[in-house]
Amino acid sequence: MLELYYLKETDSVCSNRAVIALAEKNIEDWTPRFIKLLNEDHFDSDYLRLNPKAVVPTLVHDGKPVRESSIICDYIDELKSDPPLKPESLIDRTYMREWIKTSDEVGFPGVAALNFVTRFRSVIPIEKLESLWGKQTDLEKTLRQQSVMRTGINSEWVLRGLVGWDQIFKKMDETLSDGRSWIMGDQLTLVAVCYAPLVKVLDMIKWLVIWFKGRPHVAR
Ligand SMILES: N[C@@H](CCC(=O)N[C@@H](CS)C(=O)NCC(=O)O)C(=O)O
Repeated sequence: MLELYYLKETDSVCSNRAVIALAEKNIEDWTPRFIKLLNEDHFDSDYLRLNPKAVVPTLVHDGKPVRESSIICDYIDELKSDPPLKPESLIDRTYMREWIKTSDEVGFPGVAALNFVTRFRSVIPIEKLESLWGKQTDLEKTLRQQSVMRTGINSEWVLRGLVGWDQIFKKMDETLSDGRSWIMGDQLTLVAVCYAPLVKVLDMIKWLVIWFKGRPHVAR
């Protein structure tokens, strides 16, 4: 039995990665378990047993939790062989993992900071955030949210996001300049699965176009 604890919101990057992976693998037999961050469902003791970091998503397969969205996508890919979401050659699989590592280490915190400064900062009451900060177990996330909340556009996390995404789109443009359809060639892989929800949020908050100038391949 497959259960996915996830957020339904359109800008839920990590949850959408898992949902896209399930869709690409044509896996329909899974049970949705919705989490609401503002209800603090992710701090519920039952959920903390599955995901001690109190973050979403978590995939539960026959009672065993799988955590971290990019690892969840990899796991989903391994559940069945067709269609494969990883390239065949070892070296290409390694390059794929390099892209995904960057998406986790640079892409995700960058999008989180830019989304926070553009939207959340003005709509989430400070009391709600303070309650969340008191319970979060990921210090880096708490420090990032506090910095963006307190210093807005001047937060170093916003700068990290802007520069980080500039470097990502530069490398994407160079990679796509040979006319290939996807980052890893003709095949849709876990790179697309992991990046698509991030790029979607950059589009939703209207930042995306700034990185397209002079980058025709990535714009395509
Ligand atoms: N590295 C984790 C990050 C997960 C994460 O931070 N998820 C967000 C939602 S996109 C979350 O659960 N936030 C809870 C909070 O901010 O307290 C992953 O990729 O699964």
